[in-house]
Amino acid sequence: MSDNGLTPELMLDMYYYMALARAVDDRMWILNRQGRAPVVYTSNGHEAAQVGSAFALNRGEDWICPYYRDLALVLAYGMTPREVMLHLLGRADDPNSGGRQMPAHWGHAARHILTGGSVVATQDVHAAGLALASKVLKDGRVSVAYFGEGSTSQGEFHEALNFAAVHKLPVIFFNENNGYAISVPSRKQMAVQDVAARAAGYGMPGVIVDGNDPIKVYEVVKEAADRARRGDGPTLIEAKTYRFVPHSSDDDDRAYRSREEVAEAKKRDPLTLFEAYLREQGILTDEKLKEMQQKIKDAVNDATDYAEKAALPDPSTLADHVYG
Ligand SMILES: Cc1ncc(C[n+]2csc(CCOP(=O)(O)OP(=O)(O)O)c2C)c(N)n1
Ligand SMILES: [Mg+2]
Repeated sequence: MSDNGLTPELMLDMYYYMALARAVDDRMWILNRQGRAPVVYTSNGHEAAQVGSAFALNRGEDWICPYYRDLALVLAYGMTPREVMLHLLGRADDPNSGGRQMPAHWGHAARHILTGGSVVATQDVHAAGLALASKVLKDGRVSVAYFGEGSTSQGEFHEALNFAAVHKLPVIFFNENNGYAISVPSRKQMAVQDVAARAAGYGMPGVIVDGNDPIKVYEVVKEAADRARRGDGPTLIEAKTYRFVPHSSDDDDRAYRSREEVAEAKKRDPLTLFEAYLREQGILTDEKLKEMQQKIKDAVNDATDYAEKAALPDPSTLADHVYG
């Protein structure tokens, strides 16, 4: 075992959140197809990148600024399956927004998950702003912005990286590169091969990591977080991964990628790879896996039932938090 601080218990916990996210994800698609959930955006395929990075942070202390793809991330960061389902179904007790935001617009003040908008890359400047606050307050926190490779064409991405590097802010820019911005392949989106190459333009390290390996992701994020806490400034990390499902429940990915391509990518499903690794290490056994699967099934059923029975927002609260 390497000295990265990951104990067998922590690795099992990582696997648990990856598998939980996949199961919540599957349920969300079913709820959508049954007409019970308006729209879904999920993390299917991105679990290792998201969970590996979460485990490298002080979960609930460091601030994360997620985007719609980050279901597995927010679960690993402490949002419960019940809270996820309350959000999906727009219930009053949804901690993300009290049922106001569109599904997958994650935010949880108590868990230090910053709420965001739909406009891609705006969370990058928010993370830089949070990091500036941490620098001024000397609170020892790191902020992390999560975003897709398509969004790195947006101005906010470049502004955030430049500002963060100039001021040596304790922030990590974490890219989940799945090769597509909805239907647009990355070669039509940018003239460089790797998102990480963009870091050089701002004077910060740019690191490429296998986004299907949670341990490798954990290690690079840990190193970037240590660097940020030391006062050495930001890091851009590019986790190469793949999205196994359409962009959202309103997308048909058969229009822009072949079934062969998706099948090929699934040979490197992060869940399957990590399960095999944990078995090889003697950390995961049939018995433990069965136990975990039952726990996950119960949690997903409980969350669905709980949210379906929960009250919708009272119409009289419609304008709350809208006007000062
Ligand atoms: C500024 C802006 N332009 C366009 C959109 C519409 N839109 C939503 S998601 C998306 C694709 C983003 O792709 P990427 O950043 O690669 O993230 P992925 O969904 O692949 O994880 C687009 C174009 C938007 N939300 N904001
Ligand atoms: Mg993408």
